[in-house]
Amino acid sequence: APHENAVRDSTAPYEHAMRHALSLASRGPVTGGNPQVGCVLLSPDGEIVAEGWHRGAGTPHAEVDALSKVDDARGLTAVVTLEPCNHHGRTGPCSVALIVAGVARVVYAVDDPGRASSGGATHLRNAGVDVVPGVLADEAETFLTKWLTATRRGTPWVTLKWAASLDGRSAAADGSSQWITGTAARQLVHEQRAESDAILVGTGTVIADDPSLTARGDAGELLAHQPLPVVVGERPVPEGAKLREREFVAAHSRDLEEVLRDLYGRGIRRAYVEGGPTLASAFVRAGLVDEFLVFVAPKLIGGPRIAVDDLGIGSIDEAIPLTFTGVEALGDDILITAVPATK
Ligand code: AOF
Ligand code: ZN
Repeated sequence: APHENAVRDSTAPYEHAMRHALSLASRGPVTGGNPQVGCVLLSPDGEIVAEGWHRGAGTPHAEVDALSKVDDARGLTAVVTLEPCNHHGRTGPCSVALIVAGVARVVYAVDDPGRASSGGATHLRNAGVDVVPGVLADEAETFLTKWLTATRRGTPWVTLKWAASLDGRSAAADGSSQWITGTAARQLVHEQRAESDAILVGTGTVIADDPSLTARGDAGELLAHQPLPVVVGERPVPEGAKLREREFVAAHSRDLEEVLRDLYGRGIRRAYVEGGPTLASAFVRAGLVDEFLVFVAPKLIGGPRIAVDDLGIGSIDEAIPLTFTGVEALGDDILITAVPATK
């Protein structure tokens, strides 16, 4: 359609700069309430004259970081991966910073879904700044999916992870279950913990396994970012449990969505659900899982200790449809990733 072509022509000159801004954004931390955002400033002839990115809550936003690197920003174009914010949070509004600096044009990828922070584009337009939204919107949407989904919804992105034998068992008859998979899979789980804001387990798992739920490196050392342990269930966490050595949250509500809203309120955007079978089935039944990570070990265990408990599915046509999004070998094990199938 001619209109679509016109839109493409107006955004095409900024795609290269936006790609660069996205790569700058990826330098920022993935956890926490604030998104990864990147920004470049372009001279009127399209040269990149400054770079900026956001380094985490409480630090300058990407736009302010980029503006701090030039003496005079008048007439420049700011290319930023997220709509500039419009609120006084821990820092001032980027919309105002850009207007005061005299930037002529602001090009961005995706709208800021934050209730308080959105409205930057309108504010900029009203101040006479040329605004071009939607540049590489699909790439930026994919890049920021977890944060955007969490922020739009007001509940964290939920990853449900389990490890099982080839026949789908997560424990042996005596209940022993820790680390069915090998070291490569184990190491990846620790990295994924470090990229999460919270780890959720059921009280059953705490009682059976006494997990520390820390994110550790090869030598057992603690990684830089530690997720908040959250124990879901009615039973109390035992007195001598390893978890008690750190700050943790006991979530006694039966309503998992309420638990997630509460965690969102604490700044949790990425929740990593580690089990066991009761908690896994509760999350699946409530339709609260955004992605599944299943580690499969080349072992057979058999018996009753399955990875996911009853889902209330009586007939095969009630099975929950998923789409596989990836498969990868990890040492002797396999990691399969899946998402709920889109209806
Ligand atoms: C931007 N540029 O680089 C980032 C933005 O508490 P604050 O002041 O840090 O504000 C956090 C909110 O600002 C965050 O939830 C999101 O809506 C937006 N983040 N905005 O213009 C940035 N990191
Ligand atoms: Zn901002």
